[in-house]
Amino acid sequence: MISEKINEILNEQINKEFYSGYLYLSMSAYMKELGLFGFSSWLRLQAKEEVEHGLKLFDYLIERNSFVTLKQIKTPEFEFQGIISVFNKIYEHEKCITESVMKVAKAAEEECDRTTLSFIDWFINEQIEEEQNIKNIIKRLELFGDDKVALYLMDKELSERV
Ligand code: OFO
Repeated sequence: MISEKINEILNEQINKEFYSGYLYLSMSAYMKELGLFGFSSWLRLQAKEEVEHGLKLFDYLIERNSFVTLKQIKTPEFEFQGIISVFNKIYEHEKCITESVMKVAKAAEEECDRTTLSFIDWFINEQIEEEQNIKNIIKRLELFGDDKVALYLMDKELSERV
């Protein structure tokens, strides 16, 4: 059985992952409004991944005979100021999630909870990958974001994510 402190922090993490999904879905809708269907689809898949992250935590709590307490998910932002601003927001958001995952690891260390420590490693590695992916999209948008043909090609490329 995991400690109360770890239970609480993992339940909070579930909420953050589901919120990330909500935020990315909201951004996906915005991209669709702009006619950027590839960006929209990419963000929708990103949202799905976030829900899977939440469920991974959910399953872990149950496997450890602990309790799942689903909290209210706050309303995500729905007004955005352009494509780059959306991805900058995602990058900032992912940095907060990385910090949050690190806090889980720190708490697990303090509680000498080796199982949670090893479990949360997967999330730490995932965060490195997510931050990097977003940063790469931002770099490319900064390079040719004003070029409509390049943007069209990037939209097409992002639509290929499965
Ligand atoms: Fe779950 O990695 Fe993003 O938030």
